Amino acid sequence: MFKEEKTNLKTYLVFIDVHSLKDKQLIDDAEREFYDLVLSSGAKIVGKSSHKQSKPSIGHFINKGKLEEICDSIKGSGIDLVIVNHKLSASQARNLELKLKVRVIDKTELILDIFASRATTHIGKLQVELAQLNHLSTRLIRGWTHLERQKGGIGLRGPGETQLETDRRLIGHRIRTLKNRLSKAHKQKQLNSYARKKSRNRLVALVGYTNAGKTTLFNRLTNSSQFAADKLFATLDSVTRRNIDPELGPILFSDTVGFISDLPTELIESFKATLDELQSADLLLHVTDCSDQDHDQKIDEVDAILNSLGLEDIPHIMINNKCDLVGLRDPEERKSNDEVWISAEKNLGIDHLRERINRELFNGVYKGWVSIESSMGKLRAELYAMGCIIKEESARSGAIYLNIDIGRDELDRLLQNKGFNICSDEDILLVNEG
Ligand SMILES: Nc1nc2c(ncn2[C@@H]2O[C@H](COP(=O)(O)OP(=O)(O)OP(=O)(O)O)[C@@H](O)[C@H]2O)c(=O)[nH]1
Ligand SMILES: [Mg+2]
Repeated sequence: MFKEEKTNLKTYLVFIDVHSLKDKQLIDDAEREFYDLVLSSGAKIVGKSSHKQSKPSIGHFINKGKLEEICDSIKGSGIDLVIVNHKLSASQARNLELKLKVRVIDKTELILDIFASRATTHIGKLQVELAQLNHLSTRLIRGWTHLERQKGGIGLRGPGETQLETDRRLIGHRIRTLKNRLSKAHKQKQLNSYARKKSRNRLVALVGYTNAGKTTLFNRLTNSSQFAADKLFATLDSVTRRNIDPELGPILFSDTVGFISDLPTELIESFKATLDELQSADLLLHVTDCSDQDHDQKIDEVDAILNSLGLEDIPHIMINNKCDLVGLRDPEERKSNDEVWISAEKNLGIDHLRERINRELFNGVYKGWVSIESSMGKLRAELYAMGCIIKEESARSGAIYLNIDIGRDELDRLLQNKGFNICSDEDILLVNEG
């Protein structure tokens, strides 16, 4: 489980609203989210500045006048770290560090840092290390150029350069090792997913913006106690658990990492294999926080990421979570075909959600008796193999009565494959040779 690590680094935030990069109305939201992100990293915020500029300046990203102001306000204040809310190029970051004389990190490094502190599983840790090394390899020049300057730029072929080459080689080597290990770990997972496909289990994955309440809902549906918290990226490693409700068909629920706007490309690359697992999902639950002012934009962000992962064709249910925060006591009143309203925390609307999931996956479930003829031994064996038969009785006529629990879709498919028909006689389904 994740333990909050207070870094105690005295941190100064620089929020820049760059007109040419952002949609105007999103700016306030972006500032709030940036602040939350920094708090989630455990940094101690001791000062901040917020300003507008029409476009990034090439050399330092921050324009000259503002940079002087920031420089004055952090001088002598013992600040350890400056965090900027944009992606900086290696040279911009280097120039800022030289000017401000403290370590400067950008949004990508901030998110990588949060991920690094949250990763707990083998795969999660490998993925984060890979993302960090990929990022580091683009920044290596920056570190050594500093050193050269400090040395007064002595020697073009000095130890600095040799060291840089060595570092590049070591990093390249480590990246290859990590990729190999990751691919082995994922192959193992794929084997597991193959085993799942052969069984009846359906995979339902919870997706959505970070902090929407995916883990809280996951815990509710699977009676688990995964770490859920009012923090961005509380979940990093995907977890899959079996559904606990006997009314639901055989379902595995999978909780995943939350999305965020401008997710660093290094992370998407490294987490691609984990996110690729979503491809095998039969249904996606898109969890949203309906009390969030940015509700609609966040839905668009998540949809864009789902599209980029090629998941747009997987059926999904839109879930408005945290309905208790918008004063909806009885979410079933808001029933609609497109959306479901719930409160995962207050346990409201969950039964209705289960019903929807059941309908989407199995077209409902049939629980009751079927009668088959004694010649249909293969059908009976298959139903046993699927674990659907609760009870069996045989009649003198030779007919076999089976009490089954099965998805309607599954039953239809099974009978169709065998060329059987079905008709209903009061409370019992009769299976006939087609
Ligand atoms: N009021 C209210 N709070 C909720 C509800 N569901 C979740 N929360 C809170 O929202 C916060 C985030 O919940 P999580 O379940 O960790 O969210 P998540 O989507 O898994 O977040 P990440 O793992 O960071 O992507 C926690 O503080 C929860 O207690 C709800 O229905 N109502
Ligand atoms: Mg979570």
